[in-house]
Amino acid sequence: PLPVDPLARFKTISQTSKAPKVLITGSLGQLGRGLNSVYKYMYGAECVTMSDIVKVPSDAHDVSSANYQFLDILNQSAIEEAVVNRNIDTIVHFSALLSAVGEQNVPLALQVNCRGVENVLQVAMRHKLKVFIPSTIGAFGPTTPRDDTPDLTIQVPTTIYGVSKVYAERLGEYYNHRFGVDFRSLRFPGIISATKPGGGTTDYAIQIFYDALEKGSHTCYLRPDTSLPMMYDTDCMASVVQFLSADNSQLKRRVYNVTGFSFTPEQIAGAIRKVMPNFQIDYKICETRQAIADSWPRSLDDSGARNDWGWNPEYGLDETVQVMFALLQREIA
Ligand code: AKB
Repeated sequence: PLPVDPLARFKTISQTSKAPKVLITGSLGQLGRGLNSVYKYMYGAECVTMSDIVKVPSDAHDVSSANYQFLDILNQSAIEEAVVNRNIDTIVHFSALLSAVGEQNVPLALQVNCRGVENVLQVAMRHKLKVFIPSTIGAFGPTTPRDDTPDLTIQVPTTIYGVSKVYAERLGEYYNHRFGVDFRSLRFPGIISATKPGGGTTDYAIQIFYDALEKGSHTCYLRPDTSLPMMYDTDCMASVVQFLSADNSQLKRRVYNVTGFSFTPEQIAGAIRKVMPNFQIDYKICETRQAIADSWPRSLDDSGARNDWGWNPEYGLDETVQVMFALLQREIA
């Protein structure tokens, strides 16, 4: 049995809010399929269109050809065509290059993370859409206070990912202020999900579970004492749907921090040992990712989200470990 009823919150939200017509970009990445399933559960399959620039994997039984389409977010008229043809009222813009991979290809990161956001906001303005663009702890930098980092603070990131996410936050706020676009953004910590991550600095916190099950050990690229804020997948999905269904009058800002809990590699290894006593961890530090992690907050203050629109995460570290093992055991079996 799972430690938390994963569906209760979604049922409550769907009973009190109208079904949106959502377009998810980058939907075959880490978060899109989860959000598709949540929206399908809440309002039925017709409420979501998933899009990406890759073919649907043959084992993705949750994605049907009726609700998936090819969409290049660098092509503004293609986004517009999807919005008009599918009668979309909300875009969830997940397409992005994450922190580690962004450093390997800065021109592509600028294209995807900046030009993509510009295109989405233009279309949102023309068609009066609600638009959600995730931000990240990566939008902070080494001069930001690192503990209990608040919503409003210094934002001078040192990665192209962070710079592009600050740009997305500022540009979205500008479109809101100047053109009335209903732009909303949450600064996510590392998200722990039972899906393979793609090029982030917090990815070890997912890989560690695959390695635990497949090899009984994990070699970590961050130092044992590197604390980072994290959140379990279902809490992440809940933050998106809850924030998007909040009435505008509840929002005091367009961009909020959300978080679950913070831990170090040493601490997550300890939590894994509670269910797998022989689990081993060792360390082979990746300088690039360690430097990125050292420039990010160790913990986030998400009291603004809690107070303004009722954000309330349900998973701590132990629940996350339990649910990750339950899901991956099924996947690997
Ligand atoms: C990354 O590590 O790049 C992402 C993030 C924290 O935004 N998971």
